[in-house]
Amino acid sequence: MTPSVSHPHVVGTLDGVPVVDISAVGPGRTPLQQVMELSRAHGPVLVRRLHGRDTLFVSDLELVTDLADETRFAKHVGPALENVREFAADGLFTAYNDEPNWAKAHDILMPAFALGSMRTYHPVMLKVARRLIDSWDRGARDGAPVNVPDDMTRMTLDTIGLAGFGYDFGSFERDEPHPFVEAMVRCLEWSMTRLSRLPGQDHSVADAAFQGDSDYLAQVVDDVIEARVSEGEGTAEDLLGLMLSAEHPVDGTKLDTANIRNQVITFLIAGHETTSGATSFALYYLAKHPAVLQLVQREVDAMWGDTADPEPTFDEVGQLAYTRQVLNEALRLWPTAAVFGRHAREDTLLGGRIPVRAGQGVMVLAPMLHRQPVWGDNPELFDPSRFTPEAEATRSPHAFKPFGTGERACIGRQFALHEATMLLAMIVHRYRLHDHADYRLTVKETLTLKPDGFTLALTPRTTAD
Ligand code: MNH
Repeated sequence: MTPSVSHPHVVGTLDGVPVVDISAVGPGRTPLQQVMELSRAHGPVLVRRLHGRDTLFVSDLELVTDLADETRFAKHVGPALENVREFAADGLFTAYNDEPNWAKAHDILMPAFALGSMRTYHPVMLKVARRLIDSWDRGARDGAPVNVPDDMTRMTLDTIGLAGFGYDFGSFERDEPHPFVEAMVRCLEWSMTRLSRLPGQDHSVADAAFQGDSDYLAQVVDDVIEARVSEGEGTAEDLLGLMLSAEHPVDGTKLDTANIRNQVITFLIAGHETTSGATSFALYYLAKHPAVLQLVQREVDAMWGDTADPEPTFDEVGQLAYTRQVLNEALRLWPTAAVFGRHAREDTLLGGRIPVRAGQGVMVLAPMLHRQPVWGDNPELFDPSRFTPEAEATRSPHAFKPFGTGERACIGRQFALHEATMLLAMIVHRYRLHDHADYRLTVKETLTLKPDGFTLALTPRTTAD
């Protein structure tokens, strides 16, 4: 029998690594889930071949540990990030390692993301969390289900807009997502689907639409900056205030205007897409795991009792250890920025066996790293007890990489964790979650991940239940 070639199939091996050709089907609209399937079928290291272009994907713990060695490997700006560079240029996320503006912006902005700085953002995060609660209270009264990822996106966008830049997107006053979000999602989608283009096709319509969206993002950002400058720049101590006024700790220079625009676009995107997805997945798992939900309720009830409108303090959020474990476990199964790239600084042997040339990219497939044997024999099971301090102390730090690795790891990690933990705790304290539609998880990919069309019905928790 002739093997069918209309599906991904192994065409051989390279240095002992299976090569899977996906040209017949292309990467489609869910390329991440496709490569997860390839990894389940062919193992934790594989080459994906698309029209002759090879990409090495790795999820094996030993190899990822090797890739985390900063003396031999560094961040790789791969094809997807090259596309994002079309609208975020040398912003922190998409800058090349040796681009001077990376180190400069990193040094200037780092203090704004130290754990202590989260105290400054806490009141704004709380204010926006209240917007979501108000909106969900209305839903609970009318018995109308809420669209979880849409509302999480409203909340995280308003939070980064206000906390970072003093700009109010007012997302809860809109029925549709803010046009900035729609344009941004289309830009991310363009970055993703552009990867599956074939030579000789005409994409001028899509490219013109992208250009329009990208120009619109820049326009919004210029308005944000202008609003601040007209108030007298450098007055506020938020991110934008720092960008406009702070001098580099060593050479005393400031960020230039073009770079500030790229940073603001970067932070508006990086600062909300992924956190919104993470909180949505966490709520999805809570709705499906009543025993876990009950443990979170126990934690928040111990803190706030039956206070109708608790006023979470900064320190209290830090004490919500189990809620944080739930979030970590959601990020294990669905790390919302699922792939990050590394490249070799010099020609080397990855794991002592796979030749990698200097500058060659290797993609770390975090969702499959997070399902490796180090996670036990039932890695698909949602189980927050995997993140007790005891369990974490005995596991390699390289087994869990939702925020990337090394000096290019996520700068906003504490920001995201504080915002998401507080919101989850407030929601669980206030509502019963009803999986009214018996939701089946489908994961939507727009470079980042979200549970597609996930809705919940809510009722107030009156008694301790
Ligand atoms: Mn974030 C880098 C994941 C929230 C701002 N972020 C990264 C990387 C990952 C990542 C992975 C590394 C990418 C790479 O190596 O190519 N980030 C997340 C996740 C969440 C998140 C899963 C939420 C959950 N990130 C945030 C928030 C902000 C932010 C919130 C801002 C307020 N992230 C960044 C920036 C970078 C980054 C900026 C680039 C840092 C650098 O390269 O210097």
